Amino acid sequence: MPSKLIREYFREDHLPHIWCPGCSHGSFMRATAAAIDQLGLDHDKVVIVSGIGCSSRAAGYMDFSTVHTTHGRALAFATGIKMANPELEVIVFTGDGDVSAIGGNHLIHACRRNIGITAIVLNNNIYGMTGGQYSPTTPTGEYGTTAPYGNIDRDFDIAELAKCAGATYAARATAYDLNTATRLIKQGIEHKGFSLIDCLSICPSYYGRKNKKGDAVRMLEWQRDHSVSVQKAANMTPEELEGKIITGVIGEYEYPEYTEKYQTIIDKVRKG
Ligand SMILES: Cc1ncc(C[n+]2csc(CCOP(=O)(O)OP(=O)(O)O)c2C)c(N)n1
Ligand code: SF4
Repeated sequence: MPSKLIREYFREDHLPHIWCPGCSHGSFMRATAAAIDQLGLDHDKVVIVSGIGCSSRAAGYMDFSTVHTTHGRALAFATGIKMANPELEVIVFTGDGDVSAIGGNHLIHACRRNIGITAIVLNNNIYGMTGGQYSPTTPTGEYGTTAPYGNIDRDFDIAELAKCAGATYAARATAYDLNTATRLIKQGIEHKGFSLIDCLSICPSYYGRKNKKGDAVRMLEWQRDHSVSVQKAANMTPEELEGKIITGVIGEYEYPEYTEKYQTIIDKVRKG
């Protein structure tokens, strides 16, 4: 008998999913369903939007109004949906390549506008779907099919990037700690304004294999051993933080939400 979460929030006829054994994209999809369940959101008011990539397959499995769009454009579609009906809870699934390479421009402008969308970035440090090309979050020196001698680019910190571009909620979670991931996704959905949760996912098939990270269990153990909470990090030196993953709420503040500001223009026009 499928669990309550599966019965209520997933399209059972679309399962089993296509993800590789050990891939953690599904874990974050489940964490998102749990967050929606805990918040008691109205099914008919939730819209799930995704781009293209292994991560973006999540939109096809979840039983809400869903839109599986084009590579890099999930936030643009989501912006249109939110503008058309601000009552909707618009949740975006995207990958590190989808959101910070081809979709990087849409990301910074969604942050800048502070539009009330929740972006769940399934960040596995590589392009999984197309065979392991390096992405903007592949750490410097690591390998991908397009970086056979090691990546010379500096990598983006997506949560910090979002914060600096104006997102009013930016957080980071690991696949190792899904309770924290669920809590942060929940807070992101509740937050008024643009929220982004940088979900550190694992891709054992490409990133793990190319970089000799071991199997899925070893990759999760690595996350466990290298994570520090924001609170703990505040008392650590830059040297102590070298190579560590900082988890928790990276930035949060209040600023007027975009569709509410837009409503003031609509009201002005209507008054004439
Ligand atoms: C315009 C366009 N360019 C390139 C592609 C090929 N493509 C599909 S998925 C993908 C990368 C996905 O990587 P990421 O967003 O990191 O997601 P992951 O598969 O790792 O979850 C690319 C380059 C495409 N579908 N459309
Ligand atoms: S290729 Fe990587 S990201 Fe894609 S399903 Fe497999 S493990 Fe997951």
